[in-house]
Formats: sequence, structure tokens, C-alpha cells
Amino acid sequence: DPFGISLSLQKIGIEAENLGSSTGLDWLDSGEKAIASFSPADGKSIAQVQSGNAETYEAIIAQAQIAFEKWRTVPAPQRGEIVREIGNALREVKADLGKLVSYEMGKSYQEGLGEVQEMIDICDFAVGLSRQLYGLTMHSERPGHRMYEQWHPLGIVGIISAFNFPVAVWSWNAALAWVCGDVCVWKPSEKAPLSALACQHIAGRIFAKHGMPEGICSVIVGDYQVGELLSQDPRVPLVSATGSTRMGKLVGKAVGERLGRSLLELGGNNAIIITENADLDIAIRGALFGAVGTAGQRCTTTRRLIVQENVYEEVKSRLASAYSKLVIGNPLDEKNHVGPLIDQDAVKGYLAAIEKVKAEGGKVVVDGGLLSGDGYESGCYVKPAIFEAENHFAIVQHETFAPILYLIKYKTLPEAIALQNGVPQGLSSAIMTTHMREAEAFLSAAGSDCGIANVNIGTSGAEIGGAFGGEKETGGGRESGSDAWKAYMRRQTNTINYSTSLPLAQGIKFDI
Ligand code: UN1
Repeated sequence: DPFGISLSLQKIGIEAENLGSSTGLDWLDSGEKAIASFSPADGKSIAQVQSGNAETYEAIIAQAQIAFEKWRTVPAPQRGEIVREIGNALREVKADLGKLVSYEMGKSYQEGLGEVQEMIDICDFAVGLSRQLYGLTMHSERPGHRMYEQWHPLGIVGIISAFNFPVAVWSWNAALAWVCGDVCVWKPSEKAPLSALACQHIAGRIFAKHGMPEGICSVIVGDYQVGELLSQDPRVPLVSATGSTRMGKLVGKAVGERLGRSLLELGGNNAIIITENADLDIAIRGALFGAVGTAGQRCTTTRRLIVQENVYEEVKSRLASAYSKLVIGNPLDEKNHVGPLIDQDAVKGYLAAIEKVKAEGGKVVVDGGLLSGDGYESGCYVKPAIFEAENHFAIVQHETFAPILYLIKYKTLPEAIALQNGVPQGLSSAIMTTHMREAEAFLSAAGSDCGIANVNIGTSGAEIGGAFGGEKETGGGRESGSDAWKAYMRRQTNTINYSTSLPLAQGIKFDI
């Protein structure tokens, strides 16, 4: 245990005897239906976690319903106070939780710490928000009348999260939902259940300390069937799901069928446009982190570089040389830049994508491949790769969750913008330019069609203060900052008559 994993687990409270406390269920289990959590860093099994089923689901929903009746009556600023304490608890465990995330999911320790920092930041944001859940007041068209709107809690929020941000995405949803007066039922990725249980433990302890009922925060580990239960359940007014477009379409359809609300944050196929006016030092660094950070497993990962022909060769050779300096290995070792993919299925997807781009006529700039030998025993470490490709290739239109970057050449900016928008997904985008006209054209209504559009910054690494999400097959949902909280509440319009008569709206006469 060279990186002190067991000690960190202990410090976060991952011990069989205290895990059950906040859900009423004992999740650490080696029984039949257990899900094993493997670390892609060294291939070792970390623990077995009990899988939920229809019965445990019912128990959790029943508990959540009871908890909601109490939680919705706690004044929002007091709810914020509890979220503040959760943020403080996360500050205390930042190093240990960051380490668990890194070990269980495979992102670098620095990125694991960054992910916990996002959780702390969203808690702070939610605390402020707890005093700012503002509604508008309107001027009534009738004398002696007052109109205003209020925002009320929704109820149970189902949260489905992906392996790549095993803790932060939950917190963006949960911290907001809690200050809004909702209770949360979380189905984490079955590829990173321990990180979820750690969070459940951290937050559950604080709710318990305040004498709050169990069920304001609960977790149910399981496969897609648990996701189906949440999606189909009319007792769950909002399902917030992060993951593949394929999963999102299923969730959106099931929730839509019962006219519930879904908040979908799905695949991206993010591009950076590098114009001939770019500061190439910034452009190369931005593209490099965007493409290989988290081993290409962010929904905001840079997958396409759309480069102006006059700087194309220089960008290509500088990137290739930067790639040659990347050190790939155990994510907990801070000298390494790139860790493993999440599992061997992901490796298969990566290798298949490389086959496809070659078959479609892509040219190798930096070749990929599976790494083997010392330190690579888990079979999950791959080489970040670069190919020259065409935007219309089927594989380029598709999001492969791996470090594969496609280089595409352009002549004019309108052409570059059309290429950037010419994919089914619409999450993140960026332009590298020092030219004001180019930047503004890219940001204009005729520019990028994505939910996120950056200038001289890569596509990944969004701050929590902005609304996060995207258009088209990305699903249209917005999480995190700005006014994303409105998705977690129901709006009620109130009209009050304090006059002695009953005038009708629109001047309608109805006298008897
Ligand atoms: C994701 O990959 O699901 O903008 C979320 C970013 C991070 C979040 C990514 N703040 O890259």
C-alpha cells in the first residue's frame, strides 16, 4: 500500500460498521449480489459493495418521502447552514477523498483533489443561494390585486452519475437540491461505488448530527435497473442524469412518458478552433490538457482540433512533441501526467476507435496502443493518440471516451465554425485567437452552438459558478451555477385580491 490507501479509507469512514448508519442499509457486503470495485490503477479489488434491488429501492424511496415532509419546512437559510457544514467536512477530508477518487477511478491525484474542490465550491455556492431563491413580483392589471411568484421544493431528486466524476457531479446536484428543500436519492456509477459511499457517509453524518431524518441523502448502488426504477417512478419529480447519450435517451424517454422532469448532461464531442491569430503557447497547452487530462474521460475532453491551414503544420509538430513527453502511469504518483482508463471495456472501445479512424482514412500523427509491463498490470493504461481526420468520418462524429484527438484543417473561420458545430453533440467548445473579431464571431448567435464556448481556454475544466451543460445530444440540461437551481424547484404564481370587489382578468364582464 505505497500510497496509503487503507489509511485514507479509514479516515473517510469506509469501514463496514459505520457505513450503514445514513441509509439504514449496510452497503459493504461480500454477499452474492455484490458489486466489486476494482482499481484501474493496479487492477486490485478494493471492496465488495451490496447491489440494491427493487425491495431496497422501495425502502429508500419510502424513507425519502418521509424525510421530505420535514426537510421542506426547514427554512432555506438553515438548510444552507447544514450544507455549509458538509462543505467544511469535505475540506477536512479533501486529501483522503481525493486519493480514493484517484485510486478507484484512475484520474491523477491532482485531478482527484480538484474534483473534491469542486464539491467544496458548490457547497459554498449553495450556501449563498440558500438566501437567494428569489421569485419575481408582478404588477397586476386589476386594482387591489397583488401578484408574485414563489419557488417551492420539488420533492425527491434522483441523481444518476457517471464514473468519470464519481463525486463532484453528485454534489452539483445534491448541494443545490438540498438548499432548495429537496431530498436526494443517488445512483452512483457501479464502477466507482466506494467514492459514493464515502460521500454518503460524510454528508449523512452531518444530517444526523442536526437531528434530521435519514433519507434527505441516500444512495442506492446498482446497475441500469436501479436507473430504470428512478426514471419510471412518479414519486421522483426530477431525475438528473449524467452519462452517455444512449443512457440519457432511455432516461429522458421514461421520465417523459410520465411527464416528469429530467435534467440531462450527456456526451460531448468538443472542439478547439486554433486560428492563425492564436497564441500558440496557450493553444498547445490548452489542447494538451483538454485531450489527455483524465485520460480523455471527461465529457468536456477536447476530441477535435480544428486548425487554420497556415498554422496547421506547426500545431501538429508541437503537439506531437508535447505528447512524446507525457508520462503515463499510476495516477497516485504525481510524476505521471496520464493515468489508466476506467476498465478493460474502455480499452476495447479505445482500440476499436483507433482501428476505425485508420480504416476511414485517418493518418497517424501519434499512434496509440495498450501499454504492458511493469506498472501497467491492470491492463487499462493506453497511449494518448493523435490522428489527422475529416469531420464527417463516422468515428469522428462519435464520442469515444478515451484520449484520442482528431486534427482537422480549415481555411476560413465560417468553415471552422461549421465544422465545430457539425456533430450531433453540443457541450463544450473553444477558440484560440488574439483577434477580437474572430472571438466575437465565435461567441455570437451565428457562432458555436454549444452550452459552453470559451476563448483562449480549453474545453474542459469549467468553474462551478456557470451553468454547466449543453445542447443537441448533450441533452439540454444545466447543472451547477447561475440559475440552474430553478430546475430543482417548482414555481408557483400567486394572485391575491385585497379589494372589495371581484374584477375578472382581461376585463371580462360576468354579472348576474
Ligand atoms: C464531466 O466530465 O462529466 O468542466 C464533468 C469540466 C469539469 C466537469 C466535467 N468541471 O471538465
